Amino acid sequence: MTPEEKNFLRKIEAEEKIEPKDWMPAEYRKNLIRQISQHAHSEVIGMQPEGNWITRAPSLRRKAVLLSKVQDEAGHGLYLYSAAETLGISRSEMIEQLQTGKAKYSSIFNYPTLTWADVAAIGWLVDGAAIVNQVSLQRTSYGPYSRGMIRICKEESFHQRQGYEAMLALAKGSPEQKAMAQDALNRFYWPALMMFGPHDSESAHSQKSMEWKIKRETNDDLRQKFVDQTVKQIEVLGLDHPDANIKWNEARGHYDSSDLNWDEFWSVINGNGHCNRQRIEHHVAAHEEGEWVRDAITAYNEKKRAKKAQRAA
Ligand code: BYC
Repeated sequence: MTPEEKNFLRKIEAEEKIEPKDWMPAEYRKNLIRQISQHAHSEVIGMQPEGNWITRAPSLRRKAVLLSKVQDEAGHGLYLYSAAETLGISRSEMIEQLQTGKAKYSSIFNYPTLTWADVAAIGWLVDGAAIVNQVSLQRTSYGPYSRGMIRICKEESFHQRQGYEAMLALAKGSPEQKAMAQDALNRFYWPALMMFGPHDSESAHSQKSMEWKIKRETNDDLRQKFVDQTVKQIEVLGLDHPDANIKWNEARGHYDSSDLNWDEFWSVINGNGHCNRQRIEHHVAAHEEGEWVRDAITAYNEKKRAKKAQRAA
C-alpha cells in the first residue's frame, strides 16, 4: 500500500472528510462522480413533474409555494453539479451523459403527475424519501458532497412539510378531494420506495460505497426507515395504507411490508417508464433554448478578461 493510500484510508477510518485536492483512489473518484452527478440530474429533471402544475395550482398561495419549491430543486442541482466539478468533470460532460442516457436520474421522475394531489404526494413522499436518504448522506466521506447535503436537507424539510400540509387539506376536504388524495398515495407510494434503489443483494455499488463511507446506510435499511415513518403519517391523514401486508413486527422492531415490483423498477431505470423520453426531450429543448444565455456569458467574460489584460499591459 502506498503512503497516499494509507493516509486516505486513515482519514476514512477517522471520519475526516476527503477534500478535492486530497489524493483519492481512481475508483473512489469515479464512483463519487457517478453518484453526485446522477443526484444532480435527479434534482434538475425532478423539476418537471411538479413544474407541470405551476400554472394550474389551485390558489395563489399554493402557486407561490410551488414556484419557490421548484426553484429550490434547481438550486440543489447547481450545488451538486458544483460538488461533482471539484472531482474533475465538467458541467457540459455531465449534461451530455444525461442527455445521451449514459447517466441515470431517479426513477421516480418518470411517473406522470395526473392531478393536483400528485403534487402534494410528491412533496410529502418523494421529498420525504429523499430526506431519509440525504440525512444519511450528510455524513458522506467527501467534503463538498457532505456540505451540500447539509444545506439541501434544510430546504427539503420545508418541501416535505408543505407537501404533507397540502395532502392533509385534500384528505380532510370533500369526498372527491379525499379520493384524489388516496389515488395519489396509491400511485406514488411504491415508486417512492423504489427511490432507495435495488435490494442490497442486487446493489452493484453498495459494498464499495459503504466501505469508503460514500454511503452510510444501505438501500434496504433506508427504505425500512421510510416505510416505518410513513405508516403513522398515513393514519393521521385518515387514508388507507396502499400495502395490504403492512404489519408491525415486534421481534424486528419494524413494519413488515410487501416486496416491490422489481421488473417495473428495472424497466423504468432502463428508459422504459411512462415519461423517460418526454423528460429528456424537454431537457434537451430547454438546454438548446438557453444556448444564447451561455454564449452571452462567455462573450461577456471574454470581454472582461481582454479589458483586464489591456489595463495590465
Ligand atoms: N433510480 O448499486 P446501486 C429530489 C441505479 S431528487 C434510478 O444500489 P447506488 C427531488 C444506480 O444508479 C434526490 N437509478 O447504486 C427533486 C446504479 O446504476 P449505475 C434524489 C437507480 O448508487 C425534485 C444501479 O441502479 N436522490 O429529492 O449505490 C423534486 C444499481 O444501484 C435508482 C438521490 O439521487 C433509482 N431509484 O445507490 C422533488 C440520492 N436506484 O449508476 C424531489 C443520491 C438505483 O451503475 N443517490 N439506481 O448506472 C444515492 O443515494 C444512490 O445513488 C442510490 C443508489 C441509493 C439512489
